[in-house]
Amino acid sequence: MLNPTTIKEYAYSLGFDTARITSAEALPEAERVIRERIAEGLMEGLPWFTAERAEVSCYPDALLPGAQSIITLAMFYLTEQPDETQDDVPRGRISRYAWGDDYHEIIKPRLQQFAAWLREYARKEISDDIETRLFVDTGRMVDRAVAQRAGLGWYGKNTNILTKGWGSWVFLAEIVTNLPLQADLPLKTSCGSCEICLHACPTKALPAPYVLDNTRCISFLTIELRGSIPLELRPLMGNLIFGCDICQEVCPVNIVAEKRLGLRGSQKTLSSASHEESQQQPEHAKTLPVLPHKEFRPRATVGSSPELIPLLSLTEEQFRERFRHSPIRRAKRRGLLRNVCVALGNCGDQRAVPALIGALQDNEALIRGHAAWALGRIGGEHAKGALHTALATEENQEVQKEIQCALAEIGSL
Ligand code: B12
Repeated sequence: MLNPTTIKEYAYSLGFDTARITSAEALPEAERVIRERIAEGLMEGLPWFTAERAEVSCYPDALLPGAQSIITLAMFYLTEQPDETQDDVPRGRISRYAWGDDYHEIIKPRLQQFAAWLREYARKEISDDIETRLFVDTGRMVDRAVAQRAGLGWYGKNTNILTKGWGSWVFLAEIVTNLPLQADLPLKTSCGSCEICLHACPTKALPAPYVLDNTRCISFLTIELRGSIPLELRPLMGNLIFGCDICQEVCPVNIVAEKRLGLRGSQKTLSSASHEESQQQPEHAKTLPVLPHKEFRPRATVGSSPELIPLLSLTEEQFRERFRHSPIRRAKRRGLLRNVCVALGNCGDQRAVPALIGALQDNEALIRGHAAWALGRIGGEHAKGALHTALATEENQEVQKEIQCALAEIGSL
């Protein structure tokens, strides 16, 4: 058998922060949970997330015939937040994972290099016949279930994998292989009695520990949802314009991790059953402390809390240019500007009215509809007049409805 320590050390040399190994046995508990979530409608809105997908993702040898082991990897993405909030202009919030470069682009080439090295190492030591398959997020793999079984971290009640050392601020990736490797054991750690994340979610998307209602999760609403954001959820979204970290930001394990890296000031750490354990040196991880990965540092063109009003005038081309290599591309211009409208509506700042009136003329009905909603929230004579004018010429029925609701909100219908 190959030496697992040599394999893990190679992972660290590539920039991964934790590496663990599990067998490629089936994951029937994960399959049961996924089927249950789908049956309860909690995965609605993600049409590709089907029970058939689970039949493959929870059976690694359906992903790679003859699979024997899975090398599970984590890379942390904590970095310093730029200080962008000295002025009083309306700003949006971007979730931490999207401040820097797209992690898929950063991790994939490293996985490819890792797999090439592994095949070479195995060829010298045991055999020529080594197969590998690589995963980071997008493939049909249950990233969190294999990470948990490999002891890379434990299931947090907000459903994220928590690691010792970096909390849940990690991306997960895997190499499935037909190589037999010595497996690690799951951790014994848990969140104990802590339920801070469940209570912190503004949209109540965490109805019970370990259960996420995708349809209410702000991450889903701002990134994956292609259509209209449900009216009742819009006021709860604050100024979040891409993803959401609220259930991670309040997590005491994460607060400890941020402090350890000097990324949080002297706020008092919330206490909970198992937090002391999170301060320990992660087993099989490279020596701590380490420097944040430069690739995940906030890009100047994106930042962590961009000004909202200028975003509304982005053309398709400017959007592509500004968010090149950023995960934000996924929302597309129409999705991002829809979110910006909601955030501006929630800011309630009159200075946003002219830009929102401009957005009532956007080519995208989705943006026009959400701009109308925002104007209804902000109110005032200017907004009211523009809404009446738009209603006279608007041809899209959905947008007409949005405008009528907005006028009713202002008390002018
Ligand atoms: C679909 C998806 C989403 C969807 C739906 C989320 C969801 N309910 O799964 C949306 C768009 C909302 C989303 C949001 C986010 N995501 Co996402 N997402 C995924 C994806 C592609 C699939 C996840 C999945 O299988 N879901 C199905 C549900 C049923 O699984 P689950 O909730 O994870 O439950 C599993 C375990 O928790 C366990 N389990 C469930 N219940 C119970 C109960 C008990 C008692 C126990 C012990 C275990 C257990 O079994 C389940 C099956 O494995 C993965 C990548 C991948 N290929 O795995 C990334 C992934 C989970 N996402 C990730 C991230 C970073 C995020 C966000 C933080 C992004 C952001 N800042 O906005 C948020 C976090 C929201 C949250 N609180 O979970 C990371 C998580 C890293 C980590 N540390 O865990 C992943 C792993 C991507 C990656 N490769 O790094 N995501």
